[in-house]
Amino acid sequence: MAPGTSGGSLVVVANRLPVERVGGRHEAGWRTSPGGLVTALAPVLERNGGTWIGWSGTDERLQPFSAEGFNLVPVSLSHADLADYYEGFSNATLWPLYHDVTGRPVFERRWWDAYVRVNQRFADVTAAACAGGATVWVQDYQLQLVPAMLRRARPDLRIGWFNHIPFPGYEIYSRLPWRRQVIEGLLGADLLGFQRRDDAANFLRAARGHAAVVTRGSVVEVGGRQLRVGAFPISIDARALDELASTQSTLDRARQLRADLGHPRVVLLGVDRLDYTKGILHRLRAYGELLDEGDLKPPEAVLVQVATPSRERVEEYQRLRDEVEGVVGRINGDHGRVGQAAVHYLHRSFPREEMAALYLTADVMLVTPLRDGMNLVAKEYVACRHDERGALVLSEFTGAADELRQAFLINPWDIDGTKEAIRRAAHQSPAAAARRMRAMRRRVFEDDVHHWAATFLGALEMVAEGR
Ligand code: GDG
Repeated sequence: MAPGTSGGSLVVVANRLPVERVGGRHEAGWRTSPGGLVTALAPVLERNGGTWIGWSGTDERLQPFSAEGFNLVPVSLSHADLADYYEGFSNATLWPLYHDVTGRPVFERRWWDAYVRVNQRFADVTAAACAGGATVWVQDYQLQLVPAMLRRARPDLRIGWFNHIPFPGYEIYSRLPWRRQVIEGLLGADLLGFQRRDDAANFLRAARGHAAVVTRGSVVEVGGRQLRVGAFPISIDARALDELASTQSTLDRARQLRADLGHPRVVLLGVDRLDYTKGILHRLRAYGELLDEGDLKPPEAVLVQVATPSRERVEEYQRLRDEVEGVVGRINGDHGRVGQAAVHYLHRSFPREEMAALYLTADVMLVTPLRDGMNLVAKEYVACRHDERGALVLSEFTGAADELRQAFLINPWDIDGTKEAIRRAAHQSPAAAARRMRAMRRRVFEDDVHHWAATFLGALEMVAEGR
């Protein structure tokens, strides 16, 4: 039995259910959605017959159902809820604020009202679905008010919450007009998990400053109860990805991709949701200058940029897409030739098999976010490189940089520094590459996603027992 689940069943509460509709609504088919969280929690839920509560991704009013081995309890969201709670408060207020204002947060009172209303709905559905003494694991920044709402209704539950994105420094957080209410929402939990130690420290400072609580190390005293705050860096299913990258068909596909690109000496790769936090423009600028200055010359060097469509109804994302596509067009206009693009820009998503083949093709992987909670792409690249080749250029403003110290670490705002790191990464010796890659692989295989889930749930069990 997994740690943390011995006292009762496990209930996961996340914005989205772990399945998505296939076909039309009358065909009633569901398939597991891709993603690290689902991979991490599926085995734990399977073992304990747990439940997952979340929005179904459709506007249907659904009853609880089972699919793909999950017990699922849908929460319904209207178009107005989606616009105000999800696209508004979650993605246009909290997302930019928590990512160090790399985008401009919009503070809209109507969005806050919707955030409170929808969090209350998640809490009500969860309170009704949980068996006595169940363990509830709430996920992410969309549901920060759920812990306190749930504790009020069901003080018997043990409640954990994990933040997948950063928690900002005091002065940035303090701009939020509802800063006290959000902290008070979180303080309803028994355990609050963050990606990095710095995020946990930022939260503790905000809790002291805005909710006047007393903290001792990682423990917060709240209403005669102790709440623990800690870092639980998320990871990937490294073994599964390594296996996928070792199949003959992936190896063949990687060879084919290289041939399709014209057998360049250096393939550079970026894989990101098209999001302003990911530093895509800064990366393109560095690459463009390396071409302008003749340090890299197509067709010997080529950049493949996968930009997965994301949040396309939010205005800031529409603007970013226009900008990125403008810069890609300029670089190709200046440096491409017929049949030889300098940047292969792919604005769509691909199956996992294709992603693994792309990682195997990339000599230099560019992960350059301005701010990122963890960044799983960096870890996926490392997990795929069983050949111990390739180089990772990694922003120091990602959670992953705390663990992957053998990457070429960069400050993405420093274009010259980024260019220098790309030059060094492209020219390192095979022996040096293997040394760095081996060390990074050790880390990613030791601290995989199963370790992450077990560690969090184990800590939650311990805190709740001490109550
Ligand atoms: C948030 C935090 C934190 C991307 N394109 C395709 C595809 N992907 C997959 C990647 C990776 C995932 O999406 C993206 O994960 P990241 O961690 O890079 O970034 P976010 O989406 O911003 O995730 C982040 C994470 O939560 C977990 O806590 O690390 O900091 O922001 O797995 O491979 N997958 C497929 N096709 C694509 O085209 N199959």
